[in-house]
Amino acid sequence: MKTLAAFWILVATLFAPVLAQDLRPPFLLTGALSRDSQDLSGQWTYSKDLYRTGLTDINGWVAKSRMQRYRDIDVAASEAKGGADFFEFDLDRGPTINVPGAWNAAAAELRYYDGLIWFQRKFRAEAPAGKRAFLRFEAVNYRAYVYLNGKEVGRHEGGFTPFVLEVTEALRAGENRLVVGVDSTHDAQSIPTFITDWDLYGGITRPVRLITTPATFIDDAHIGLRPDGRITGEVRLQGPQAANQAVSVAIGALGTARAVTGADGRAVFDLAAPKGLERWSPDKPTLYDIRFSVAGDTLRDRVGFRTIAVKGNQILLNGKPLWLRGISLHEEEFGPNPARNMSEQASRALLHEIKHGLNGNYVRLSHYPHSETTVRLADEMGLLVWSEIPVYWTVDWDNPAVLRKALAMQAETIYRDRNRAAVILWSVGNETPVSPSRTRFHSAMADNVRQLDPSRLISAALLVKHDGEGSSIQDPLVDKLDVLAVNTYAGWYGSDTLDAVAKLKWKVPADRPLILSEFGADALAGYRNDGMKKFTEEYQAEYYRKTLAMAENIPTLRGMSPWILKDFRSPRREHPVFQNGWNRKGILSETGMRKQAFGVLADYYGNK
Ligand code: GCB
Repeated sequence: MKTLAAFWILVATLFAPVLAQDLRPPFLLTGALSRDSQDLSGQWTYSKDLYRTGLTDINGWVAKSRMQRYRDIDVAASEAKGGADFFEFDLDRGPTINVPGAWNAAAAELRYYDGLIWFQRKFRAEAPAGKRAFLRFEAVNYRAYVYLNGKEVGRHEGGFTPFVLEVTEALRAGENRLVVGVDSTHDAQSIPTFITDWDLYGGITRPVRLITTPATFIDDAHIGLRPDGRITGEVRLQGPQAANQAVSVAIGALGTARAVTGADGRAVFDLAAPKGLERWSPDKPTLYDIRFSVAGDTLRDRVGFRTIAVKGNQILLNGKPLWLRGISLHEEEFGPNPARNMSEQASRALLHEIKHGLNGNYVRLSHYPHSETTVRLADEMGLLVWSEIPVYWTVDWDNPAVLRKALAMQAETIYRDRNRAAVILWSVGNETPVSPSRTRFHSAMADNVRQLDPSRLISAALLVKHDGEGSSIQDPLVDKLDVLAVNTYAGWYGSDTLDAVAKLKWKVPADRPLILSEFGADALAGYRNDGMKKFTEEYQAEYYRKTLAMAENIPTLRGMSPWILKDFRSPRREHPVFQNGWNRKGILSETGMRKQAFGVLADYYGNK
């Protein structure tokens, strides 16, 4: 009886709706990039552990101490003493690797390595003395096990969002040993699963920083322009003196708002937009210096103010109709051997091609949250952003634990990026096959986004049905979306000729804005003058002309993000002449060579 009751309680807990506030991680350190910190980028050592001996022994027992890579031990000194003990690792003498960066690009033997690798970095620190210390990881793909000086300080799942671990107690004055176990394995319950069309790069792919704060500090602060023209915001303090504190927020030289925190350390602002406030837009991406202050702590940010809304079948930016001249982008830098190391320079080079090469105003950051560096650059350069989490093709729709992971990833992304004016669209999925449980899953995601950030628009890249009746969307999820979006590949996949593509008729709701979230065709850069064959630059360029002609027939079309700016690595693509591990739908080659289709799209956008 008791067991049965316990079973039903468990079932009820698993299926209970998740409240947005339950998804808030213990620490956010929003705006951490502007805080004093020690950047732990550089050379780390590593130890491969394909059989996970550092985590568990045979039969799931605790790992043998001679295998525990996270131990705070000088292996060489211990070996020099002799005796019965021995070790089967030594991170101090291991090979080195650059952090941040995916391991797949670092050494030939790691190209297709998929599993656990231990990373170590030693660093010096001062005693925290009344302050608090945190490690902030911008992204570890896919699972992280973090140890400081031999003690576990936290774990994280999800390859594209930041996480913060408090290490005030574990940190010591002088030399510290940081060890991170990184497991790149994806399975049927991970997000994404192991089935994708991109390289599931493993590693510490974004920077790691040691951040010190006062005992009571600003953990989270956001500010933005509401559709009704008022500016609202919130500051959250953490620490022993979080309650009843006077906080202020200064918006450049335009004005300062003040408030007092409640018992929960939270203060909200609501003020009329100061006279003279310039609205952020792609044409004029004005950013203001924002200073959130409380006794003992200040947090700085650069924030743009704009409104985004949908009215009928229009998308309105600052009240004016908007047409999204965009392109899709994977997080992969130019070059023959990318390591997903998005330095500011690498990211700027990609965004520059969109903004200035293509005459674009919009980028779809697919298929997962890109680095904070990229989103901040979009703010600075004036590119609107579609942001998504990797609920892609298929995930375990019926599993409440998987849904919770998706909601947590959304929360981590929204908390990170909600001060970015560039971000206008949160996507809740990409090309997921329609079924009742899948629609329930996405609906829960859409509700979660509304709770976390009612100020932006919700979309999803849906499948389109092409048949004798015309092209249509047959998906009940449309009811949850502000902006409809579809991926369409007629003329590349399927049997339509290019001439037929130009004539496709669309039957889509008249009262909703639609964007083409993807269309594209493969071409190998330099493969020309061989007739209208697939994989030639000419075929790709003609495919673009015909698809753009088709687009002109969709009266509610409000923008597009063709697939894709640059050729990207994908183990799914192994044609030995044309692909060799690269998806060739880029209109730039992997090294940045422009294919003919680039010019077709740039001209089209130039005339829009
Ligand atoms: C899609 C996917 C994208 C693929 C692309 C392709 O629909 O959303 O991730 O890479 O098609 O190249 O087939």
